[in-house]
Amino acid sequence: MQPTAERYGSGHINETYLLTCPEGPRYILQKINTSIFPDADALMDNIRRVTEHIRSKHPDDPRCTLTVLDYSKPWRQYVFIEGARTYDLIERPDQAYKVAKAFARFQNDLADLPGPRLHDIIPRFHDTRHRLEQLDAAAKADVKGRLKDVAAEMAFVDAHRDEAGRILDLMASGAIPERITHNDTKINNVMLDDATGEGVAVIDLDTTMPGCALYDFGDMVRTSTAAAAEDERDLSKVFSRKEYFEQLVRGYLSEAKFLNEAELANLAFSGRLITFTIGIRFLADYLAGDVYFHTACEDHNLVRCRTQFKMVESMEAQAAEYEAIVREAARG
Ligand code: GN1
Ligand code: MG
Repeated sequence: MQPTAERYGSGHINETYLLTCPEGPRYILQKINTSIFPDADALMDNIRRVTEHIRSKHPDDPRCTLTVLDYSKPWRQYVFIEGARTYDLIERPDQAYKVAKAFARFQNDLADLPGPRLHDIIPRFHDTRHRLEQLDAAAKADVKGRLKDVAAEMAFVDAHRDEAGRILDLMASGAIPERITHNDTKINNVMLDDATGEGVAVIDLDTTMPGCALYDFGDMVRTSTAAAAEDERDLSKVFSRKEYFEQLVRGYLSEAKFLNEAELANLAFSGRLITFTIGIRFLADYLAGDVYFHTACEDHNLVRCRTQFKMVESMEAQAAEYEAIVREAARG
């Protein structure tokens, strides 16, 4: 029998295949999207250093991180992690606890990665001011004539522009430190054990680079507290779930002991900020003609943008409660 390859997962960037060999182990075969990651060698260099370091911390746990088997630009092959799976949406608050704990462990494991500094794979990746500039440029060019359809979304952006620099300014002043972060901590980038539900490994390490711990936490809030899929059309189903947020905070703080005062004070805000920022990116891509994210239908990026902005509204409506949850959990 021949090995078989089938399209796998729901990532928006790379092409991913599950490779099954008869009676043999399974592999993940992935074609790196080199228009988004032009320096695939630097990306793989980061991934090798990161995975080897994590492995050295958990020598008895073969599933603790990805294993790079082969790399020949733009293709790479990983060992498939068996007995665990990813979720696009979680169904119970305790899963949020486990997800956050796994991402916090990832950050902890990498806190003492020896130098040199990791490559900046996508510069200014979570820089909201930069994302606003890209949105404004896409709106100005309006290559597909779509700007007329997004007046409400552009108004939402305008009403939130003054929040864009809050974390950037705290980083520039040194109040919030640079750390090694994952930068794409969406729920489907962590594998949970089929039997125990515990976090097994953090995957999709393409954007692991120097960053801000808050952006990682924020993207967990965006995806792990969401009651509906990122591309749900019925916005009445889209909101942020407080019980999930609470477990997310508790799971994260159970491991992320390194956070300073400024980081703790902005934990709840980071969820709104990253969700806003990802919404801006979907909107900019919609206006630019869907050149970045994989899309399955004409208005896919616009639908995604709308869910993000609805999530921001939902988090804003619960801001006082979310702040109180963080304060309570941080007290221990
Ligand atoms: C992309 O690759 P994937 O689907 O895990 C994107 C993230 C976005 C996310 C939105 C390199 O992640 O930044 O938050 O889509 N990755 C890159 O779902 O841009
Ligand atoms: Mg992914």
